[in-house]
Amino acid sequence: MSELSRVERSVLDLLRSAPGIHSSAELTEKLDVTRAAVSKAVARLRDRGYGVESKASAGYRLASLPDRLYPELIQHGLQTEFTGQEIVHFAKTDSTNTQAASLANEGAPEGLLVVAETQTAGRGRLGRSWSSPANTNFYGSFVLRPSLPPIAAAQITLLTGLCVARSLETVAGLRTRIKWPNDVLVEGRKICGILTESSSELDRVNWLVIGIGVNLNVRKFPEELEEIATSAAIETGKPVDRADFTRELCSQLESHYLRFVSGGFGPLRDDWERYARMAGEEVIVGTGSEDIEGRSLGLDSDGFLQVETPDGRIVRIVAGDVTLKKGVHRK
Ligand code: BT5
Repeated sequence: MSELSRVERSVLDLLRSAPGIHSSAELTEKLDVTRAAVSKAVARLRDRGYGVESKASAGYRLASLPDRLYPELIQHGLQTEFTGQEIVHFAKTDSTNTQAASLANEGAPEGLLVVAETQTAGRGRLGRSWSSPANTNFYGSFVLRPSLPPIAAAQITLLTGLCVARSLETVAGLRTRIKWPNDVLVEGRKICGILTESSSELDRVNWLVIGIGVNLNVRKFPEELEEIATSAAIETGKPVDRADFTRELCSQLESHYLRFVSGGFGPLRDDWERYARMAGEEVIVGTGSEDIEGRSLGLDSDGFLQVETPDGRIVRIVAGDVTLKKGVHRK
């Protein structure tokens, strides 16, 4: 479904601006359009799932909002400079990362957000897939264009985990734990995964696509995920307003990203460690080429994981899969 036109959006804004009935006369006057244009806009809003009641000759009242990731819902009260200022919404797509990457290649601006209600080919790392049931979670990808070397991609993945943890805390009152480098967990179960993809020159990033999947309101997982995944609604017993969550994520991402661009990862490291509580844990880190075992010393100021091996070496790792030796990742 295409985006709302300017008139449709203005009608919605007016109906949202105050509860109660808004007369046709008020709407036509304030928006300087005809009655027919107002009633056409109302019909379109209803098609989109807005509960607009009409009271005989009295006018219109907005009774309910749809549970969708529509741009106009996310942008209502959004106070960012660039993240989420442009949003592309899909009812269904293959993968928001794939869509965002092709828009980035065509010159999409920094901060563009691609969201979908469901993905038919949601992707994890290394060819793994991301379960993406419809109309219940957050699936989105931000385009960023930092004028920084390619290592920034790994660091921005780390700060994105922090932003998701903070957003879940603010909007759902949920305490989570970050698992280096790209997961957010509750009591060892995965609630969010992050997939960063990029196009870079040797010394500089062209664009980054930060893909984020967060289980918000799903209550039941496919069998293979039942033991390892969770959602905000399962943990708190309450559904999360998905548009509110997305708005919070936009503003968290913008402020952390700006801090990172001006000061590097160092100033974010303590915040990140607070949510990861990883220092001192015995870990095994699979890097693809080898498994490194040892004691985690936490992150260095560049965001590399430092592991002290039994023979006393300190290894710096930029990306990999961490397993805690205790076999769990619980609070
Ligand atoms: C990730 O990969 O965790 C990155 C996931 C990124 C998904 C977002 S959704 C929006 C954007 N568009 C995309 O196409 N992708 C991004 P990885 O660390 O490889 O973990 C993948 C593994 O997590 C799978 O093999 C499953 O075991 C598990 N998994 C799959 N779906 C899950 C879900 N909904 N919740 C929790 N765990 C899941």
